[in-house]
Amino acid sequence: MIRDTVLPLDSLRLAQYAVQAPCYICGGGNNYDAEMCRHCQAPMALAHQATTQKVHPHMVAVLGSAGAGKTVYLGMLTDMLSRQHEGLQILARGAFSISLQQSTMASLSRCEFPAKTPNEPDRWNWVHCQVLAQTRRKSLEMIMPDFSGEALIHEIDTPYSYPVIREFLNKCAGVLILVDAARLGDGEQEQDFFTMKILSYLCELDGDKRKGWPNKPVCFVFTKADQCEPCFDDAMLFAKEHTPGLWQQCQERLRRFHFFASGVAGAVAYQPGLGGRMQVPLRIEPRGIAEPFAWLVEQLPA
Ligand SMILES: Nc1nc2c(ncn2[C@@H]2O[C@H](COP(=O)(O)OP(=O)(O)OP(=O)(O)O)[C@@H](O)[C@H]2O)c(=O)[nH]1
Ligand SMILES: [Mg+2]
Ligand SMILES: [Zn+2]
Repeated sequence: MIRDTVLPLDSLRLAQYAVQAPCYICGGGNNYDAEMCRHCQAPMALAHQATTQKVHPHMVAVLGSAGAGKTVYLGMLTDMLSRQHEGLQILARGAFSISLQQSTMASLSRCEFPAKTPNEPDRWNWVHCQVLAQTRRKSLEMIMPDFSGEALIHEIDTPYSYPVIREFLNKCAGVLILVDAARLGDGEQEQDFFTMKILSYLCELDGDKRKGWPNKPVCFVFTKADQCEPCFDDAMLFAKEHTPGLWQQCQERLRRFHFFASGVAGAVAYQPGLGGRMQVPLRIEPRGIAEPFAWLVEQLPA
């Protein structure tokens, strides 16, 4: 004999799908249990995490050509600042925010550089963190993704090919633009052209003199400066001499910008790899990592 019991109808579960959860980056509707946004492929964890906070996070992008050093810089920055007890500090929000730091430091501790960031947005690492700084009365919430340089080049050359990049940059409060100093020191002009393209793209997105990119903080970081010492001596002078096109654009278009130099490796060696010669870090000697970020944090609106 079967006793009277209350059995939930399975069809009721479908009701949960009737309410759409908005993506934090593009605002598009998604199922409540979606892992990635089906419109822009940003992680839905950002939306779930952000709804638990009272304040809106600042979006900050780290841009640069493929191989400019974005993953190494961002991984080292989050690792250094998450270990600080005073001054500028970072506290990760959500387990997914620790993946970039974890994978970068695991590679460096094996005396390897991290692998190239894949082009598929669903494989990018995102960092959502709380930033504490002595220069600010209140802490900041911040979201920083680690984009792939190739995807960025593609979006700039063919707008709307990577909606997640476009949507994110539309909402950004400031950017760190990484420029490969080692290549500039070798006389390559590609980095100058590419950085000018990024600036043009940003100013086309929002060229408003008060609210747009001309008035948002733009921080240029010369990476791999361990291989180009003059860059550490005077980054502004290095920019004037080695990236004249970019320097001119900054003077004409931006109100708040600064140049910095940074380096993660103390010395590097070369070894044969799958794609030809591969660089390996012989020792890790981070220099100028926190300074650009500290400047940017100071410049962000309250
Ligand atoms: N000497 C030196 N080399 C570096 C440093 N940072 C990065 N590199 C070299 O630059 C390469 C690319 O660094 P990544 O951080 O992967 O570059 P990325 O900008 O993330 O590149 P994508 O993922 O392709 O967009 C590394 O494999 C290293 O060979 C540094 O601080 N010093
Ligand atoms: Mg990368
Ligand atoms: Zn989205």
